[in-house]
Amino acid sequence: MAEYQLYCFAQSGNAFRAALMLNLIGADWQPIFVDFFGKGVQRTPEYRAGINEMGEVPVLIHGTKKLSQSGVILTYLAERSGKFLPRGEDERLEALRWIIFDNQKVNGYLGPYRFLRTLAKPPGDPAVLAFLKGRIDNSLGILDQRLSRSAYLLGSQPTIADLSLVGYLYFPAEEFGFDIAAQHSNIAAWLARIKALPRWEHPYDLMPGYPLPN
Ligand SMILES: N[C@@H](CCC(=O)N[C@@H](CS)C(=O)NCC(=O)O)C(=O)O
Repeated sequence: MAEYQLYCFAQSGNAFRAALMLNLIGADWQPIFVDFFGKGVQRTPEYRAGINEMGEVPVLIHGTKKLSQSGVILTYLAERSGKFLPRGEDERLEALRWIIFDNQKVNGYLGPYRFLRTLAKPPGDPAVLAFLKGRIDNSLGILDQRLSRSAYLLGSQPTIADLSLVGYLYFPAEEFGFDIAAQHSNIAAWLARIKALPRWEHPYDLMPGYPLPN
């Protein structure tokens, strides 16, 4: 059995953050497929009692440790490996600030937007989609502006803040109905830099469950 197990599925940008981190640090890890769309495993009492009371993916298993929330998982792996680790109090707090902003307002809106537009059957209410799109445009603008100042969020080196923020950003533009990279040049350059890191893989290659059965 691998050292780390990650409960995940291919379409999850939240899980991609953790899967990407595991790959980039060269960890010995294996995915455990969560049939999110088919059986809705994450909603079962067994999953909530045994895996994650929050009913969410991702969950990282490491020995006796069971961690959820991608920001917690990223922090744990960075502290253990020393890689992508923010250095000193100021950087640690700055990384946390961006991870919280991301969870709430960047990928926190992009994930549900893509889900309601492309994956949900029937698709979401157009008014809800319009609300989310307005919030997304604003948040991506803030991220793009920040990335005009430095190669990565905290400066010249990538940290867990960057690995959190890329959560949903490599999924195909057709799934969003707009092209994030084409509309935000600083985000595009930053995504290319992260993609060039050794052992980067696309979420659809890194985690099981793609493509979805019809
Ligand atoms: N803030 C959480 C978000 C996790 C999350 O919402 N995961 C989705 C899958 S992509 C989920 O499990 N949703 C189930 C639900 O909201 O009921 C994290 O970063 O881990």
